[in-house]
Amino acid sequence: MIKIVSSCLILFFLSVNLQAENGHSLWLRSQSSSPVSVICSKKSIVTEIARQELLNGWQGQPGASIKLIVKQDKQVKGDGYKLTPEGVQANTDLGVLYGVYDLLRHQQTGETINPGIFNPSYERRVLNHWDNQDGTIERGYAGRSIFWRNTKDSLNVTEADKKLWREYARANASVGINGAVLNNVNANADILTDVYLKRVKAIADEFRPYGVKVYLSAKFSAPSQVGGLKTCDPLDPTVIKWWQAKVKEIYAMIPDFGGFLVKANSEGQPGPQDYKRTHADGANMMADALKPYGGIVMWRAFVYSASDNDRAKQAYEEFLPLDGQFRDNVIIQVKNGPVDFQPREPFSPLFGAMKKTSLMPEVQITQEYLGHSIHLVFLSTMWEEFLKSETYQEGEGSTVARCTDGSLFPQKHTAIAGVANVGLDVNWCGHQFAQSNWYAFGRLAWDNKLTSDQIADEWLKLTFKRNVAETTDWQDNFLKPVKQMMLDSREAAVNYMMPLGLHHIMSANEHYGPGPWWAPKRMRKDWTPPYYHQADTVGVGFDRTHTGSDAVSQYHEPLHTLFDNIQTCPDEYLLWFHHVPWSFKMKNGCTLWNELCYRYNKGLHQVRDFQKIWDKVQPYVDGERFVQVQSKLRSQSRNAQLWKDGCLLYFQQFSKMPIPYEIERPVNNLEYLIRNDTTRHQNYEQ
Ligand code: BDP
Repeated sequence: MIKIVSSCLILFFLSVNLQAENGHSLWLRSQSSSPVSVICSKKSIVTEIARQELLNGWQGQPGASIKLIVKQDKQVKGDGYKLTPEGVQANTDLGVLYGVYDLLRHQQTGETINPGIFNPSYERRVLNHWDNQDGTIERGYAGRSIFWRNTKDSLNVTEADKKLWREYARANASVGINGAVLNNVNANADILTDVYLKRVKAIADEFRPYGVKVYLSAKFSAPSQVGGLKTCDPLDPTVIKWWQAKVKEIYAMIPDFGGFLVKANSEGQPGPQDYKRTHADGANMMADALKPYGGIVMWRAFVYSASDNDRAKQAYEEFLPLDGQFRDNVIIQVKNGPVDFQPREPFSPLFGAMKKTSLMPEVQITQEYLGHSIHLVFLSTMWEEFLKSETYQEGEGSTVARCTDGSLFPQKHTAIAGVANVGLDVNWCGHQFAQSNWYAFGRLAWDNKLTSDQIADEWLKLTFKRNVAETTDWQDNFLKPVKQMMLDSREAAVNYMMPLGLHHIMSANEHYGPGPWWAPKRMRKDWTPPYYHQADTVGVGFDRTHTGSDAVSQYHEPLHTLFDNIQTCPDEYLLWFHHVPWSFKMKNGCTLWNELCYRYNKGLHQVRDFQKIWDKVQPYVDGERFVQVQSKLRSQSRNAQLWKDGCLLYFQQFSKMPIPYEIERPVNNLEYLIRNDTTRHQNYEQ
């Protein structure tokens, strides 16, 4: 009897444990808390959430008394807060909530709480969901949309929907994210019709207590598509009126609506240029409609046409002449690199170029080009590298971070966007470790000076630490090795996918496996890898020097000269800026060909080492999450092998040099890789 009862108990605890450890709780898993008394200077829905979070999560001195005070203080800015020995003080209710999350984070990670003021780097810290209204997600790898379902009649809001939206909003608030664009940048105009707006309102209602504003991607052709107008010319009075009325209708439903995100005249999307107007004409018209309500327009600079002009130069060429022409509630949203979210790109030269226009960085949290939700890649190091990149706009110290957060130029609004990796998967992001990228985006949006080391440290403690008592042993045997794995993971991906400045050499439109050979006859050249790697018998790489496309000239000195000169160009950007002979001598004395081989080989071995690291930490991880990550690492390892074999065997056809004998031989045949690739994507061949 006792045996039965005890095994039932064990089963019960196991199932509770399993349920709790499927990853759904993200970095917000509650540990047993101590009693605390909380005094609020102001009662509101938001401060009540703050109070509850403290009551549920307090790890400090048992019986402590904490004050939450809403009071004006000039040194506290926007959503910022002040941590004092007594508690949290802020200018707004939301500031108090952010302060509480910070306090709890310190307690749970065991960091000491230093009293001080904590102001956000950016006013708007926004997730962009590329969710379609049919429930699918463009470049989403974690299941279907948490916002949209496939048929209009299934759009009625359920209690389960609301619960999920609240959980999502809470997760965002806990890291300081305060906005979400609910639909794909490749927008469907229907989002602006009543049936969808009702659901947007329902979502906004759940988000509001957590300070998350909703935004929508607006299609420039909406006045015709859903408004029945004959034109969408931004200077046409009927079009102006249509947008004004639409905006009014939205604000009547959602008084704190954030504004619009617009992808115009980009990859086939409609825009003002269809009417011979400029991006500024289009953006300003929408901005004027939003202005009375405090809304903003986030206008994307992701533009390039199928011309012979180097794609990497085009956004700069199109937008720089418009500097100073945008309204102050327009922010130009610029991807971190000049091409498209590659594993590594130099920063987009638009940062550091525009002086009279607010720019907001756009990074991609979803791993479109970085192994989807299969590869373990901690993106924080990539974003840190980008934010800390020196633009020299106003001399030394003009980092991308400072060019965009208002510290170099006065800006009415500041913002940063991350393309979300969230879906209906129980663990939200598909890969347990992909959650760390959501977390990292929020933390960097709040404080663009944070280090990836600190972010990884926090995230691991919050996500995997089972109890406060786990200390030295856990730190040495779990935290240290796993953190190192995270910190190395992006460079590993660069190594096994696109080292030394190679870019855009993945196969087909799914952007997962290797495809340097991929060039269907009818495909736009600038969508095929050979356009980017330019491999021939002489060498490899895209010549962007003064004798090539001259993209280097878009960078300030001394970067311009540094990048232009093959001897001084940093290795990591070498093939981005130069067409380099196979036998070129690298800084370390190797030939380019050998170095390329070593990098691919290194990347593959880094992943194999990640597998070893992970297997070794099994005693510290609950079963379900351990097995999932282990299995994903196996897939990643296989994929890294394909990348290494595919790229080296393909490029070897041009270099005609042997793969250095001390590294592993390929285990896949090039013909096999190409054949499989082509049959998979035969649609493009027809
Ligand atoms: C590319 C994606 C494409 C997006 C586009 C964008 O492949 O799906 O629509 O960016 O950002 O990275 O607009």
